[in-house]
Order: sequence, then C-alpha cells, then structure tokens
Amino acid sequence: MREKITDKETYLNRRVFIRAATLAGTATATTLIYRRLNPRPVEPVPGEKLAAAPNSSQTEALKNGAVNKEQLTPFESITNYNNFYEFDTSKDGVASAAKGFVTKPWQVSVEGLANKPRVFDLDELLKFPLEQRVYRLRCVEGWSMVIPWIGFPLSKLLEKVEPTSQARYVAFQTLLDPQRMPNQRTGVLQWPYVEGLRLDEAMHPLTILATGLYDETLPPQDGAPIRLVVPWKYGFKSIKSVVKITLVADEPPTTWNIESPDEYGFYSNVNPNVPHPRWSQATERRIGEYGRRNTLLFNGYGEQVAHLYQGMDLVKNF
Ligand SMILES: Nc1nc2c(c(=O)[nH]1)N[C@H]1C(S)=C(S)[C@@H](COP(=O)(O)O)O[C@H]1N2
Ligand SMILES: [Mo]
Repeated sequence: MREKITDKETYLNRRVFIRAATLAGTATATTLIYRRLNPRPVEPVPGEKLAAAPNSSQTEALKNGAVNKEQLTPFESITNYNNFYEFDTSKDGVASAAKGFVTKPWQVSVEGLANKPRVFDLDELLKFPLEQRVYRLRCVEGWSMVIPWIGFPLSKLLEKVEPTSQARYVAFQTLLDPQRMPNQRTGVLQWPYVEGLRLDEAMHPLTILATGLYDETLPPQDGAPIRLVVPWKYGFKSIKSVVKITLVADEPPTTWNIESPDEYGFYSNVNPNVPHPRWSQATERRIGEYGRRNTLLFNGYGEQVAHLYQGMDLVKNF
C-alpha cells in the first residue's frame, strides 16, 4: 500500500477495509490495539478534500525524507490517539473534546525581525503549493506513528516576510481562546502553548506547515487548521493550531521546557541515547504494531539534518 498512497481509491478502499474489520471485530493487531486505546472512537467529521499538487510526486517527497517501506498509521488511529492539552489531557479524549472546533476564519501573523511582516489569511496559506509528506512522528512518551501529511515547507512562508539578519530563532504560538479550547481554563500548562526552532531548523526543507493529512483538511484534534511538523524532533515541538510566528534574536521560551526544564530541552531531537529522566528513549511502540521498535537518532532523518548539529554536544543540548 505504501507505494500507492497518493492513490485516493487505495486510501478509500483501505478506510472501508479498516472500518469493516473494526465492525466485524476481526482480531488484527491494528484493531486490538486501536480498541484498547480508543474504547469509543469518534467518527471523524469528513474534512474538505485537500489535494496535494500534482507536481508533488512521491519521488519528490522521498527525496525530502519521506518514510519508505513503513506502513502508514490508519487514519482512525491518527485521529483518535492525540496529544492536544488545550482540549483534553487524555489521548482518547481529544477527538470528542475538539469536535466542532471552529477554524474559520483563521489568520496567522508572521512578525518580528522581518522586512515584510504581515498577517496571512488561511485561504492564502492554502495557495502555497501543497505537497504530501509521509513522516514518522515520535512522541517523547515513547510511541510513534507514520503520517501522510499535506502541507508546504515553512521556509516558503518565512521567505515571503524576509527575515532580517538579526533573526536567529523562530517562535510559534497556538491560539489562546478558552471559549473554543476549553482545557485552557485549567492550569495544566501555561497558555498559550508556545514552541520554537533555530532559524536554520525552521528553514530546513523537512520542516513543514501541515494543513491536511491523508487527503483531507486537518481534523481539529490534529491541529486544525494549520500546525507545524518537525519530523526529527519529539512530537511536542510540532505545535498545533498556530496563530503567530515571530522571528526573534534569542532562543524563545517553549511550553514543555517551561513546565519541566530537566525533562524537555529546547532542541528535543529524537535521540535513543539520551534517556528521559524517567524512562529510556531507546525503543518505541509504533501504534498498531506488537512489540517495540528501536528508536532512531533524529528519528531516522540524520542524513538530512545531522549537519545542523555538527560539533554540538547532543547530550548537553538535549
Ligand atoms: N498546541 C499544542 N500543540 C501540540 C500539543 C499540545 O498539547 N498543544 N501536543 C504535542 C504533542 S506532545 C504531540 S506528540 C503532537 C501530537 O500530534 P497528533 O495528535 O497530531 O499526533 O502534537 C504536539 N503539539
Ligand atoms: Mo508528544
């Protein structure tokens, strides 16, 4: 199925199959694990169709670091096993809590150390040539998925605002609106959720803003309408429902680092050799599989990104 992921028919057949298997109670690994994780899966509200541009062939995506020969994680798992603390702190509670999250209208302000800072309407962002990018997502908690994102390189957006020579980092911010994101009424994290990258990480061709997954617009639970995806870093760096991107001179504060600086560093590159203080990072559980896989340095994207950290102590700069 991997080589045909851009084929909508294959995908639709697959979804029908998965649904049929779930209904029939077929004891496939996927179904069992899916059931265990999601006692009452939320039927996804069908998103609008979002086609990746025809010129974004899979060959092109592979050149850009897409995963080869690994099963895609089923749509149902990607959309029912989520971390999105603005809605719910339990992974199987996010989908229902985020159902009905209104993401129209939506704007993203790109500001700070730039010659042409400005506000972009979502419609404008959807006009960037969209590509499909199949990436591993490795959560710091020790699980992973393979997700066929639709999006565009963050660099394309940053180029439009022309970062000045003082800009060395990029800060990101999620929407702050406790009416629409009910768990922001609690103090479970400091709101809004914020993240950051070094400018060269932000400009790297693997770093994308995702506006869809499989062939649909992003479901609310996955960070609608637009979220960051940085595949070689732990999942929490991939901030959801972004409203502000700021070019800055100094390393910006980041939510999980504020929360627990000894556990979550600014870089948070996936690294099997740097254990979390409370658990090993050497292996991971791929959602839908039995057993565990070995975790790969930079989540398997070392060939593309290792040069960014040349001469840097990856243990100190965890
Ligand atoms: N705003 C915001 N972004 C967030 C999070 C969050 O709680 N709030 N969780 C992060 C974590 S820990 C992970 S693993 C990924 C999960 O993305 P997914 O639910 O689409 O798989 O989103 C990240 N982005
Ligand atoms: Mo995560």
